[in-house]
Amino acid sequence: MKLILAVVQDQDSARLMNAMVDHNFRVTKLASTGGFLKSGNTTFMIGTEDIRVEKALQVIRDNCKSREQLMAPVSPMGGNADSYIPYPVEVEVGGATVFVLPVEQFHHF
Ligand code: 2BA
Ligand code: 2BA
Repeated sequence: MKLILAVVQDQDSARLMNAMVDHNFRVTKLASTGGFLKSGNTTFMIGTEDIRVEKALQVIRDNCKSREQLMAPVSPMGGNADSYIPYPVEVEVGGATVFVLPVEQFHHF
C-alpha cells in the first residue's frame, strides 16, 4: 500500500475530489498553506494499493493545471525603504506537488 500526498491549488480541488471518487479512490482532503506564497492550497491524502498508484497519478495530472499567481510584495522590516520595489512578482504555481510514501501499516478501527 502507498500513501499519496498531493498539494494542489484550491481552484482544482473540487474537480480533483470528484474525479478521484469517480475512479473509486478513497480520499481525505485537508486545507493547507504554502510556505512561499503564504496562501491557501489543498492537500489530498490518498491511501491506495501499489498497483493503483499510476492511475491515481494520472487522475491528478488530468485534473490539476499550473497557473501564474501574483506574489504580494513584502515590505522591508526596518530596512531601507528607498531600495524597496513595491510591485507584485509573478510566480508559476504547479498543477500538483505529489509525494508517494510507503505505508507500513494500515488500520481501520
Ligand atoms: P469519506 O470518504 O467521507 O467516507 C465515509 C465512509 O463512506 C467511509 O468510512 C466508508 O464507510 C464509506 N465509503 C467511502 N468511500 C466508499 C466507496 N468508494 N464505496 C463504498 N463506501 C465508501 P471509512 O472507511 O471509515 O472512512 C472514513 C474517512 O476516512 C473517509 O471519509 C476518508 O476521509 C478517510 N479515509 C478512509 N480510507 C482512506 C484512504 N484509503 N485514503 C485516504 N483517506 C481515507
Ligand atoms: P508555496 O510554498 O506557496 O509555493 C508556491 C510557488 O512558489 C511554487 O509552486 C514555486 O513555483 C514558487 N516557490 C516556492 N518556493 C520558492 C522559492 N524558495 N524560490 C522561488 N520560488 C519558489 P510549486 O513548486 O508548484 O508548489 C506549490 C505548493 O506545493 C507550495 O506552495 C507548497 O505548499 C507545496 N510544495 C511544493 N514543494 C514542496 C515540498 N518539497 N515539500 C512540501 N510542500 C511543497
